[in-house]
Order: sequence, then C-alpha cells, then structure tokens
Amino acid sequence: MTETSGKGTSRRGFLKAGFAAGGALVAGGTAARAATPDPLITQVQPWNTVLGDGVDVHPYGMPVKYESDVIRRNVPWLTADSVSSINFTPLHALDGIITPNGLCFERHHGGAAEIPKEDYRLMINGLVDEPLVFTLDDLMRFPRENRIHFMECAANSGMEWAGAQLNGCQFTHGMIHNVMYTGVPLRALLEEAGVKTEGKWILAEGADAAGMTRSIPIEKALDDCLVAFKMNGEALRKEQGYPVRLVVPGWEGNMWVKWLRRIEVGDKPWEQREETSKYTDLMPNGKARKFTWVMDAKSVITNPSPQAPITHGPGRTVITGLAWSGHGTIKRVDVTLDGGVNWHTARLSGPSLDKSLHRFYFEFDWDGSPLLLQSRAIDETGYVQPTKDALRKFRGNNSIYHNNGIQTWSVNKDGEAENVEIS
Ligand SMILES: Nc1nc2c(c(=O)[nH]1)N[C@H]1C(S)=C(S)[C@@H](COP(=O)(O)O)O[C@H]1N2
Ligand SMILES: [Mo]
Repeated sequence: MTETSGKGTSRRGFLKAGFAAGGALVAGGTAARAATPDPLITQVQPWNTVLGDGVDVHPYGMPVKYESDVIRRNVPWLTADSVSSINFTPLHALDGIITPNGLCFERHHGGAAEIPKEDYRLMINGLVDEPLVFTLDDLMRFPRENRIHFMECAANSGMEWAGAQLNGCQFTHGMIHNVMYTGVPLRALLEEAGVKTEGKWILAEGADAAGMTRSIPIEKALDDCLVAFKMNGEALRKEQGYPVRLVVPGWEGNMWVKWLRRIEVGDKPWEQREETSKYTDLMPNGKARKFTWVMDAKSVITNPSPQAPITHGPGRTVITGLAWSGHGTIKRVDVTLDGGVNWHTARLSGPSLDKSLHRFYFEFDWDGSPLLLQSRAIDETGYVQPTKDALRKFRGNNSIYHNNGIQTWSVNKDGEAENVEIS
C-alpha cells in the first residue's frame, strides 16, 4: 500500500488521523452477524414453499422487482424538452465495468429515431474512388471486431464547473456508458470505397431528425473507429442508434453518431453546428477552443455517494468507483478519505482495457468520523486527473465541456454523502 502525502495531516484537525491504509481490518469491524435466532434462518419462508415462475414467463428477461430503482434518470430543469435532452446512467447502483444495455444513458438531439433494419442504408461518398451504399446485411459480411469502450458525453460533469451542484454521481458523472461493441472497422468500409489521396477528413451523419453531423480526421477514422451493430452481444438499443452507430474510442460522445446513414470523405472539416456553436469551450481570452476530441483521464467514487450512503455504521467499509481515459488504460487510482491530505492506492479489479472503464476498490475500517472522499486517476501516459481549480486556472470559468476535475463527497458520521468541492 503506497501512501503519497504532500500536505501533512494538520490541515483538517476535525478529522481523526490514522485510518487503516486499506487491507488490515481491526476488531469491531466485522461484516457478519452474531448467531442470535434470525427468523430468516430459523423459519420457512414463502419462496421456500411455493413454486416459482416457470420458464418463458419472461421471454426477454427483466431485472427483479426489488431492483426497480435502478433506472436512468433525468434532471428535468436541464433541458426544455425531452426530445433534445439527456438522462443519466445509475452509476451508484452498478458494479464491474459493463453498463447493462437498458441502463445506458441517452442523449438525443431530435428524439430516438426508429429505423426498420430492412430499410437501413449507409452511404459512403465524397472523395472516394467509388461511392457505395451498404445494407445491414452487407455490413455483416465484413470481418467483425469486438471491443469494450466507454462513451462519455463531453458535457458530463459540465454542471459542476462552477461548483458542486447535483447530488449524486448518477447526475454528476452519469453521462457515460461502457459496453462491448461488435462491428466492422470503418477502415474496411473506407478501403472498399477507396479514399482519394486528398481525403483527409470524414463527415459522419445521422439519419435521425437532428441529422447529427461531425467532422473526424481520417487518421482516427482509419485507426480504431467501428461501425457497430451490436452492444453487449445483442442488437443496439433504439436509444443507442439502432441499427448502426459509429464508435469513436476515447473521443467525446457527440462524435459517436447514432443511426449512422452517411460517411462523406472530404479535404477539410465541415465546421458543423456541433463542432462550432456547441462542443467548443470559451477560453478566458474570449476565443473558443474547438476540436477537443479526446476525453482526458477521470474518475469518480460511486459508493458511497449521495444516492448510496453508508448504512452499516462504523467498521468494515468498501469504497468503489470508476476510472477511465480516452488516451488508453488506467495505470493507477488513488483514493483519499481526508480531502487530499493522505492518498492511498486503490485496488483495480476486472479487465484493464484500452479506452474502457476500470473498476477500483478501497477497503478500510471506518471509525465513524466524517470523510472527505476523492479519487484521482492516472492513465498510461502518466497524466494525473487534475483538481477543479487546476482546470479552471487554465480554462477559465465559462466552460461546460470536458470537466474531468476531481470530485469530492463529504460523508457525515451517519454515513450520508453530499456533493461538495475542495479544490
Ligand atoms: N444521430 C445522432 N447521433 C448522436 C446524437 C444525436 O442526437 N443524434 N447525440 C450525440 C451525443 S451528444 C452523445 S453524448 C451520444 C449519446 O449516446 P447514447 O444515447 O448512446 O448515450 O450520441 C451522440 N450521437
Ligand atoms: Mo453529448
């Protein structure tokens, strides 16, 4: 267990020093119950005496009713209308690294289009030797790849730029999902059409009412983009762009065009609305930076958090969260219990994949005193997730997009957590 402390321990005297640095749990921190008579053990229960549902009661399985609060949620005041809106993945209720299909957050600019698969067409035109049109069946005849990637909206945590605002990691960090995509490399389709030497950019266009369009440099298009038709093994959900979406690993969600209908090859970017008026950041000098494609390293503690307080009292406690980077894998995650005075190395568990969510844990013996929880991610390039102040120093106060600053949860003695900021 490494301890990396720079600031000394006196800064926050109201917090008791001397947390067990992970691993070792002291007496009193038991997570088991004493063996007093417990009716749930000593008495026969209903589920033990009646037959359960037969097969086929649910031809498509749904979560058990006891998990009915594990749902996407929106923040109604954020947008004027639900067709150009967003909801959020319930990160506090999930574990591991894969987002179940029904819980992937949705962001639509013109509602979720519904396209019968027989009517699906993808056109490639522009600076190519031969313009082509593919049906879904045509796409399925190219060699497929399977890859797990996170997709994060550039506006994720945007409401937190000026200070702590929304009470729950679902709302502060839930514009992200992580699924396994099955698809055809965009490179294969571009090679089929034959990109002319002047072809330096592609325009990806959606078939929905919003007609989402984004310019992408040809290097990225030929590198790791996928034209995907499956998520977590099954067809894309309508909300995620059925039947086909573009996967642009590590880059902002807006470029992952859903209901993908056209790829145009050109010699320069198109300067579309979504890359000029939107998805740009107004800098302190009055100029806006644009083409900020990559999502930098970021992390968040998902438990405990405002929607998921500690309910068991002092003793054995598990902290968990997610970390990711658009530049590759996560090398290390640090966790602090005291607002950044002492940092402890968290334990990563599960696959460490390129441009994918990583799951971390930190187990400790909670003495019941207040906590100021933060996590910070370090990616394979050595980049360290910044504080919000460090971000604001460089970017000013007008930004919305690309807020990857460190998040703080204040946990009181009752285990309740609140969104606060320490910078
Ligand atoms: N055609 C189309 N593609 C789109 C959008 C859209 O409105 N229409 N929204 C974009 C934005 S801003 C984001 S963050 C992601 C959201 O993907 P999701 O709904 O799977 O979460 O899709 C992107 N692709
Ligand atoms: Mo987005």
